[in-house]
Amino acid sequence: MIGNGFMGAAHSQGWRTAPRFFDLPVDPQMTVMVGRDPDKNAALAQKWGWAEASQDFDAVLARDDIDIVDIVTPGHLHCDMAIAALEAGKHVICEKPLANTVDEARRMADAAASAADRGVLAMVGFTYRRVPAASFARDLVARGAVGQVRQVRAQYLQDWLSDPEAPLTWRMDKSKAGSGALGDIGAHAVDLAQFITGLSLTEVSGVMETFVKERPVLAQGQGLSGSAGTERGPVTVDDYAAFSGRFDSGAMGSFEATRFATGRKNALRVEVAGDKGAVLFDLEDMNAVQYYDATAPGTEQGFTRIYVTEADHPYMEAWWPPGHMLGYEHGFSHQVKDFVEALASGSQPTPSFADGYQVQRVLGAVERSANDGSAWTATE
Ligand code: SOE
Repeated sequence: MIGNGFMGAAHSQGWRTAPRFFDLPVDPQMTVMVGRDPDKNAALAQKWGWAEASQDFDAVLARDDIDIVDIVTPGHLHCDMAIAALEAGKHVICEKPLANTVDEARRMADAAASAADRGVLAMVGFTYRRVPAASFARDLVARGAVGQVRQVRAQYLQDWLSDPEAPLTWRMDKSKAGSGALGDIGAHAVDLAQFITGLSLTEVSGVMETFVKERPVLAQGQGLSGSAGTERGPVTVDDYAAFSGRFDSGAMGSFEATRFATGRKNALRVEVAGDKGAVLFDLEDMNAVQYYDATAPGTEQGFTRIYVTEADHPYMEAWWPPGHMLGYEHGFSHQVKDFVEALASGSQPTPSFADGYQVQRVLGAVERSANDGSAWTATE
């Protein structure tokens, strides 16, 4: 694994836990964690369960005992690292968004396609697909429970930047993060909406805004939980992104991504409305799905809250007795399970780099549309 921030902790948890709950076809070993700062990296590697710590990514890629590379660095490093790892014959899992630009994502998808011909496989970490309730929402739509999908409302709302004095981190630096709310969390909304509906966005019309143009620079701690010093720096990304989208089926979507939604902590919501019903997934209520059956007698219609905690629900069999809920971290264990199973059977894990490239094209089209004054813009 390369990178040791928030996602490093989350992915390590996945690697540690998945083999202990799921019967995996192979037993992944947490061999080495790569990071820049030697002391910090060594301490975190030990804390999170990695056998070794290293500062030398190239040396790690040259090792025969490394089969998989997990990339959890900021976005500007994804492209070169993923391509180098694939060329070294390592399977790759890379955090979302796949890249910072459409061009980088295309190069990564191309590299993954040629690696796949050699049996080397790559996946992008849109982890929320693996929340059981999100997977179950997808199953409901796929079995026709909402009928023909007409509308999708997707939002990812957080509020950790609504304080203008919250520290400036790499997530607000375009050269490192690529974009702001759009790529950081809008990417999840796009991926999850497409995953749940099985549809692809073909055209978008967007707006973007930066509310706070300058912030005190992070002085202590890390990312979301660090504290600011006195030095100030510019915010070079969007604080807010919203867009209308047209899907390949003709269904329409409205999307919103913001880290300024006061009171909303982690509200990734996807509501799908069809001609026979509707379904809602909300990450702030992540053990449930709300389902509306428009074919039920009128006197009995209403959203039903289905608790997604039974053994027959996706991923649940491996965990606790019926009725017991899961949390944020379980998605990362499910991601490891699915990835390792795909590698062991030689099949393409999903979402693939091609899927990540498609999401990147949607994000790129939103940016182009917002810059050009909200014209409808194709995602190709
Ligand atoms: C911060 O907005 C963040 O950590 C995102 O970067 C993650 O992708 C999301 O899962 C939670 O919020």
